[in-house]
Amino acid sequence: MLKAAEELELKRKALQVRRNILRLIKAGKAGHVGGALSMAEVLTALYFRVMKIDPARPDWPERDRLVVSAGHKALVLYAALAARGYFEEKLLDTYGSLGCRLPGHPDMHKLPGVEASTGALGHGLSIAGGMALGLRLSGLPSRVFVVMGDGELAEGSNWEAAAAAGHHKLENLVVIVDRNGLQISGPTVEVMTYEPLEERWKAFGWATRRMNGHDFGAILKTLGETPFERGKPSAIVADTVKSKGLPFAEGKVEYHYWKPPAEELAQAERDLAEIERTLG
Ligand SMILES: Cc1ncc(C[n+]2csc(CCOP(=O)(O)OP(=O)(O)O)c2C)c(N)n1
Ligand SMILES: [Mg+2]
Repeated sequence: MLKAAEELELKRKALQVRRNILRLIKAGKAGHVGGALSMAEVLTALYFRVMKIDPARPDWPERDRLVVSAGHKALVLYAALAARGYFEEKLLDTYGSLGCRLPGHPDMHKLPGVEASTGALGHGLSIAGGMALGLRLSGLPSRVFVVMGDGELAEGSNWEAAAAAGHHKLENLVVIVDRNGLQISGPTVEVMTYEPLEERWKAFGWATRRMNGHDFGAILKTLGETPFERGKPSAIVADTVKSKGLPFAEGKVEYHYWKPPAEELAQAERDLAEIERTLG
């Protein structure tokens, strides 16, 4: 059981991550907000509790790795890395400027803590599978976490990577699918369904669980139980709400990418202030 004080601390961190996402959008005047906000709790849990990392040594060989395969979720990655101290938060204000270190999709050569350059959907799992296999061959205890979008699963390359990870029994590999039910142009079940998600992963040799992706108790319990089965990679389907935290945008496909008019930006700031008020 997660203690109340620890849960409150994590909720405050997730709020800081959401504030950083908004800060990035203010700087860049636009961004992929929906799928960033739906992963705020998961990345907070990974960076502040689950992953074995040292922000002062981003290339420490024994670190755990996070590959954000759905690279358009860059905002939540930058927001969490800044909150965790990989770089100064004021760097967030450069988002969207020419030649900046925080491009629209993450570039591993530009920013400490970014483990893989992603953005073209469907490549992160192959990269992460290779990392996991390499770590095992090197005798390192590190683990590789991958965040994927549910719409991203329509890319066929994912399933080749999933089969390979099952075949190689990559127990040190953990996928988290952000099942927010939406992709760029509509509900995932209408655009290209891969439901039932858990059954698909199981068929490729993975052990699976489902969790509420906004509930720290559920997230820490589920991640704490990985690997779910000896000799299998783990896949977690995280039930989430796209644009979580901004009620006017929650669950709406229109907010996959957001170029906020001034009044919506002001509303978003009020919404986050309201979350802060409820946290006390
Ligand atoms: C190979 C490829 N095809 C298309 C796109 C355009 N694209 C960007 S985001 C997106 C939808 C992704 O949906 P999902 O994975 O569910 O992301 P989320 O809902 O978490 O934002 C698409 C099709 C892309 N980035 N890469
Ligand atoms: Mg989605």
